[in-house]
Amino acid sequence: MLNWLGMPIAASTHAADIDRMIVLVHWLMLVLFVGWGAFFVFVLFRFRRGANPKASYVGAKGKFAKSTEVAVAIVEAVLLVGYAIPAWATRVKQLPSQNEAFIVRVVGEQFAWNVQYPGPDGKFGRTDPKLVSADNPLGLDRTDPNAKDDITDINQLHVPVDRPVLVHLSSKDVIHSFGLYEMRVKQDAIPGMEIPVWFVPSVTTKQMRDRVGKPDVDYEITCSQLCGLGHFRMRGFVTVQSQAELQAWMADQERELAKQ
Ligand SMILES: [Cu+2]
Repeated sequence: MLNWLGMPIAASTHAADIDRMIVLVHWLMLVLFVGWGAFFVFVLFRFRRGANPKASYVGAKGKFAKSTEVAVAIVEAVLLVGYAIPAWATRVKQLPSQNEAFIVRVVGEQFAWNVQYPGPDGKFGRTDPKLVSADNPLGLDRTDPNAKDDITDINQLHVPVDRPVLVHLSSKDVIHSFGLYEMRVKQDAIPGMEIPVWFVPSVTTKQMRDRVGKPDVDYEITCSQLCGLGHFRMRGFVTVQSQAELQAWMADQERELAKQ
């Protein structure tokens, strides 16, 4: 069913839950489509002019229509209460703890994704809109002690495999939407708000294992909200790496930072 739907590969631990929901919704849609189509054809035939020369102002009466309506409503309620709400609740209510999670800030702007890592101290440096410039899109205040070791990047997000990633998502200008299709993550980025989004990048098949840590086969970050003329080019990349590879990359970045 999943292949038939053309879903991208699943690269996070919660992806299967989302996919199950999508599959169930599609089954319901299929049943409704076939049912409504058949009903339409039936009505065309049953109420044709030849068989009904005089219009009835009362209309057709029957229990079948009501019971199917109720049945559809029940199925929808089950999908909502049994699958959608619990899946959503675990996404938004149970955030991973600060200690176990890999924490990063992502700030959308027209038309790029700015990434800020807190560095070894684990604290994000202060940002100030007055400091925003072409070289410093986040407006990071390097005089702040917490900002000294912060690594910033554009359109490139590095995350560890098998560890919760907690993204503090916001926007500098208009509403964007942070979309990681392979991770089944999508969240609006809203100016003036910092919204936590979390997921656990996972590797479950050999094909995906081969992808880990190879920059040329990164997953894509898409902006999933029409945000302006350059919306189409607002794309970034996520590199899923082992903890060791990520540490090495971080250390590299810290060395670069120290040279400046
Ligand atoms: Cu956008």
